[in-house]
Amino acid sequence: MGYKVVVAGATGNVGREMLNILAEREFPVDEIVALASRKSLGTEISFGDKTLKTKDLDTFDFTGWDIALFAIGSDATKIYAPRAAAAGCVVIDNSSLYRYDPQVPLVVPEVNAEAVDGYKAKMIIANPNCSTAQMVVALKPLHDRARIKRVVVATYQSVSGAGKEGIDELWDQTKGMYVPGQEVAPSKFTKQIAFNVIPHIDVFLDDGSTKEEWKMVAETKKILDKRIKVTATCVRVPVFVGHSEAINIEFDEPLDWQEATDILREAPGVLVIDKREDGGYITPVECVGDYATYVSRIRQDPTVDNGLNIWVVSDNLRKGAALNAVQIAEVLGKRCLKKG
Ligand code: 11C
Repeated sequence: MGYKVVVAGATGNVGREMLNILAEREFPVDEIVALASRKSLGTEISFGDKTLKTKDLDTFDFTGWDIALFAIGSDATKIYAPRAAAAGCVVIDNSSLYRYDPQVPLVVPEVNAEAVDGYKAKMIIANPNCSTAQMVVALKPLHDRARIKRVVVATYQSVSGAGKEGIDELWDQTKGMYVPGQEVAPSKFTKQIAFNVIPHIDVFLDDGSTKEEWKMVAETKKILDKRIKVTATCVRVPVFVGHSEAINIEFDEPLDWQEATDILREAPGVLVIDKREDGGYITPVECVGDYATYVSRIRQDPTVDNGLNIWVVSDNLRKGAALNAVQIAEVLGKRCLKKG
């Protein structure tokens, strides 16, 4: 006995990973349907050893379905999430549309699993931004021990965070650098991404920060603790998959790096790789396809009281999106829903 599960946006990078992860983790599925926009109708998608043909999101009747994982962007979510919710199907939404709605839980299961119980208000649970998800997984166990006052983070975000067009632009532009006449001008990104870094993700806000930076601040407060001050600089780098973050943390209480390492080794969802020698740390290409949030380079920051530096890397399509959504579905199933 299991659940009737919908994956909306099944042909995208995150939708495909949602199906892969539901199968890998043997999520109890009685029936599953892959939905897509009309232009991708009938596309064949793998679900474990089965093949699903996508159906039309626009005409789909959510009545009788238990859980819908959405990876369709905010504009489409605005239309289809209320439709699913009204039909009694709980939406786990990967877009930013509902994240800051006080009636919608924003959940990273390793940090605030119990918040899932609030799903009933709107029948919607929000999945955080990828850069926030991996950061709060690493921060939570340290915060429990020594209370975090302030976080300064710089991100190194892969192009897959910008979808298939981001991946294609890095690939084509890199190849084009070597073939005269086949140079590729920036289009998805605002500047050349091949062999470059771009300190700009999402739109600019009035204070000079970007929406991606604002999300890291607002979401960390909502998921972990509203008292934590966060300042972020978000940067796009020429990496296909895997976001990295250099995080500086200031605690209320002293916490030495050895104890921080021991705490992180025991923390759910975290894998510590920190040998303090050549290659004794994780890089994004090594995290692709994994579930873990990796932590390396754990060391004291002697320039402030109770300061620590860490390096955090995770697969942005997995912990940053699809895996976190499936974990929410698992928590929802265990805590709140009856199996079919
Ligand atoms: C990026 N973090 O790397 C973004 C992608 O709010 O869910 C995810 C945007 C979001 O471009």
